[in-house]
Amino acid sequence: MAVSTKAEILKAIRNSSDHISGQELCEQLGVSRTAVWKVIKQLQAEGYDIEAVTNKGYRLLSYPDVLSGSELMSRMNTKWAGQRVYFRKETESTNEDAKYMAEEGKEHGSLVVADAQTAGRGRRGRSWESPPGQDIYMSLLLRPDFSPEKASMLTLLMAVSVAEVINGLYPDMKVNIKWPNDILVGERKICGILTEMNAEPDYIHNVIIGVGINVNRKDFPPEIEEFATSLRLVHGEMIDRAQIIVGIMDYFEYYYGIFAERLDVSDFVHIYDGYLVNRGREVRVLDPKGEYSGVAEGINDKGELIVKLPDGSSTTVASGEVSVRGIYGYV
Ligand code: BT5
Repeated sequence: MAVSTKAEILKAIRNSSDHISGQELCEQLGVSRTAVWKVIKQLQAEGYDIEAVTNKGYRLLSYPDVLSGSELMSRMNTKWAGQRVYFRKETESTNEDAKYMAEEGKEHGSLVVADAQTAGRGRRGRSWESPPGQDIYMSLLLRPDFSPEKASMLTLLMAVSVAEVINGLYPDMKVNIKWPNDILVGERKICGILTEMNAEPDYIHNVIIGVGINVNRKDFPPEIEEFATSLRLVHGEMIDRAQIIVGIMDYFEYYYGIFAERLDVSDFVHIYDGYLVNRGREVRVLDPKGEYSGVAEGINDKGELIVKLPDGSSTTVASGEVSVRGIYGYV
């Protein structure tokens, strides 16, 4: 049974306010009654509480925090972002999977989601803690037709998308972005973004945006427990991961459409700066040519961080490491 048929059936029963008959499902989806029945059995085995009433049909009573390709695709509202979901129970790194998928020719907007990673990656060879059953690990494959120097702005679009979803669902949480790629709640990291590009000097083959979000985790290894948190730790209750993934795809697709017209982040500066924890605070820029400190003022239209130096002049940081005083142990 194709994943998409399962997703279609799930979508149909989810969206139906009353029972939906087997016959109706067959006609809508062009599959046999046996095929429908088999899918219903599978879904029930996965934990979906589906009522089956003779002469009336099926009705979805409740569903668990299921993370699967069918669950995600049945809930996606987008045109292209996340329209194809490739789900892995466990993988080394979803960014690595997306890279292979790019080589195989998978389309723009394909999304890999995993329940666990054994070799989750951060930037510059660092690692991302990725235990099973609780959190989100996903990578979005993009095939942009703009030039490579624009690609780093996609990290900012993703950061804003994640921040907007969390802020929309949990307005009481204080969501912050630490330029360029960390999302924090309060001053603790809840999400990291890793953007990787396969390009020639003037041509992008593909870009992969990896996102890791601590959703339902309750504890962390000692190296990060002081600096990390999860949505559940802040909110106090279990959170539906699929809802968050679907929300992020919605925002990202919308923002990407706006970005693609101008190829700068001028339309997002105010939203990004609104979340920017660096803003107005002392930062230390770890420039390979030498470290320096200043006060972060916000981002410019190219997504660079504007830093005011002690002598009153301003400079911009295009990429790299910027520590913010008071965060992650920088005192
Ligand atoms: C990042 O790197 O923050 C990017 C993380 C991207 C992870 C996603 S998961 C899906 C996709 N597939 C992958 O293989 N990766 C992406 P960076 O800014 O370098 O931060 C890494 C640092 O964050 C580590 O050195 C730890 O200190 C800390 N860290 C590791 N795991 C964490 C976690 N689960 N929560 C909070 N902090 C963590």
